[in-house]
Amino acid sequence: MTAQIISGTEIAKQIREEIKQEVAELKEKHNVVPGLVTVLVGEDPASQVYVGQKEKTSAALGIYSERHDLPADTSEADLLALIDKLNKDPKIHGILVQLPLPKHINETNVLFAIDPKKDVDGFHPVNVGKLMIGEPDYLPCTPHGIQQLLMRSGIETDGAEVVVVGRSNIVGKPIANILLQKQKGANATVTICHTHTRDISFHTKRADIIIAAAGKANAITADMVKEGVVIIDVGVNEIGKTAEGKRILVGDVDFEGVKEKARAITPVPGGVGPMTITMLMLNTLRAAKIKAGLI
Ligand code: L34
Repeated sequence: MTAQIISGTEIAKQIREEIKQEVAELKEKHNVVPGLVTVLVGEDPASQVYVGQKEKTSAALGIYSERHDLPADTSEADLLALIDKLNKDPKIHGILVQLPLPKHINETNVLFAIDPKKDVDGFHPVNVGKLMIGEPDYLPCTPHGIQQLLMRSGIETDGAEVVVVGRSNIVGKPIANILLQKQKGANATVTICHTHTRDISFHTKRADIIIAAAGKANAITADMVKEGVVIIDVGVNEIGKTAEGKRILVGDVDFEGVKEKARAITPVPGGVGPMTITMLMLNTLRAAKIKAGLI
């Protein structure tokens, strides 16, 4: 079997078209322009790439965007003061503080400080809780992107054995939560594996769908999966640079080996990454619509 390659780039493009039209309509009918602010502390090169893409995509879709680049030694108090200001800014519907933050800043304090109504990442505990009980306002971007990839590729999750590898707050825990909800595009039987799982292969071998979010290249190899599995590869691991200094990326899955057994697989780059950015745009549009009383 040679796997169907699920193109996140293509699916993201379709959804971006839909968002662009809705943004234009919102402006025309209600004179509302969705506004997103990104906050980046420090100079992590990968974070700079991701934040840059968020800005560029906002502009392409007609979303107002603002970017705050703060030095790596910014104090937690100063960051909290900026968030307070952004919480009160009527132009801004969505606030995104790019993670990870420098070690001296407490991430939980920062995520707690963002107004849950402007929390387009879905990381505030109120939004995490709302997702847990099946009444989310904002789904976190990467997991929401994964669900959209599955739905728009016609991959059935209802009753499926889904194995998530990785238990982060950004990907592992929320995707597990989303896929076990009693609704369309979910209804899966979900298992979460992590660094203390006794035998990861035991679980992955019986999975219909594997979501690899371990943060480690080659965490999933061909011997660990069954014929016909569907693989969503969330990993973004830099394994070197090209002569021109471009990052060379691989996922968490041994793509070449696994694609011979899989029914469908997402590539890296061009899989989950573009979907993450697109779902952020969708949440920003949603935040603006909620504020305008349209949802
Ligand atoms: N607050 N922090 C906050 N929200 C998020 O949703 C994120 N994340 C993760 C890291 N920190 C965050 C992102 O935005 C990961 N992430 C992210 C976003 C986009 C891409 C990858 C990770 C992406 O576009 N990846 C491209 C390759 C880009 C490249 O050339 O480096 C891809 O095709 O996979």
